[in-house]
Amino acid sequence: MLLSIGMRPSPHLGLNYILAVRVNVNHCVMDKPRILSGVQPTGTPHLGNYLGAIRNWVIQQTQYDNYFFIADLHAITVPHDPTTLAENTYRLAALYLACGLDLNCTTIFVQSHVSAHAELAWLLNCITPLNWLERMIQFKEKALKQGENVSIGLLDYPVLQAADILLYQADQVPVGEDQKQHLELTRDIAARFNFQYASEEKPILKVPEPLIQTEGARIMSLTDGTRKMSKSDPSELSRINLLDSPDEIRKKIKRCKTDPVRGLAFDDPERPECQNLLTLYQLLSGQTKAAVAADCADMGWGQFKPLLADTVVAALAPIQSKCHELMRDRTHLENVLKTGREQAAAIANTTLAQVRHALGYAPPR
Ligand code: AQP
Repeated sequence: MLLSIGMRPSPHLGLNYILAVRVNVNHCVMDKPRILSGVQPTGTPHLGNYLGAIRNWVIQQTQYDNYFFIADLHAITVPHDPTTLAENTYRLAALYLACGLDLNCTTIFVQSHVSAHAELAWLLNCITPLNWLERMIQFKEKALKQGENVSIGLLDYPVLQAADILLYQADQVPVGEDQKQHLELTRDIAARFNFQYASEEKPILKVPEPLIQTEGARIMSLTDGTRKMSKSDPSELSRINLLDSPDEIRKKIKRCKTDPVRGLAFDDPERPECQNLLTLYQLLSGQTKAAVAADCADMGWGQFKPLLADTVVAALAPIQSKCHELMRDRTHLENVLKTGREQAAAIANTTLAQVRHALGYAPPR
């Protein structure tokens, strides 16, 4: 584990918090920084989740001490179907493995299996000003869709997210564009807790840094290039799910929104769909942006769409077959998640005990 000894942050934002000394006390993870992230088991993950998150975790995993979880407590902050939650959870675990997460350097676990997440979220709720949450853009967007059914859980989502991160004393958090504001809030909450309940020499909660994901940071909807691809979009045509069949993938790409301009180019703000589809092609074909730009410069949509469809189908085929294989062995998945829970809980419970002590709770006897 990496411990930090830092200067006291400013009481509110504390963004100039300086980590001064790092001490390595756990030889198993050597000096690798710890990172943590998760995906909600709401439906099947799509190309946005893959290219914006999971694929980057896989590419970088040997450089970090990795904790990736299945965010099932977050999944019930919007209306959900209890009959599919468990199945979605196992499928997401299978997809994490099928995409290439390696248990030799990565811990995979289910958020609700480690009760410290819910407990720390409550403790942090009590030091988080309400107006910090009310200004969260994601809350405002999702609340708009739900009208009067908005739950306290949806408002509180970023505090639970802060608890997820802070329990593990994560050094860095991989963030796509949609999560930047939530990570800022996590940093503010950690700094505020440290200021109020810890000493300058011994902060209890590590203030995490963003690990900015540049590739695939924002994959957009296939039906509207100005909106992010999302599981909760009511239109199935808006996203390609990682387990879509080749026929479904081809159909969705055939019907996706394009524009009437001849020739394809990146970085034209007037052509968000073109930018998005070229990005998908580039990332899934493994080519450089320059090579794709040169190859596609003179193409029309009639030529490009089948090329993109073939590329997506080929990229997802090995993930899909591995995922189906893993889903047939429930015992193996259960064992992976049990080991993950044990590894995660050991760290989470240590942090939680420190927080409880700082808040003045008597330890249970
Ligand atoms: N469109 C996207 N482009 C790039 N990255 C994305 N992520 C999600 N959508 C995109 C990244 O996936 C991780 C976790 O996603 P999540 O499922 O837990 O929550 P989300 O961000 O709210 O994703 P959705 O699909 O929009 O889910 P719903 O509709 O259920 O809320 C994060 O790292 C996120 O950046």
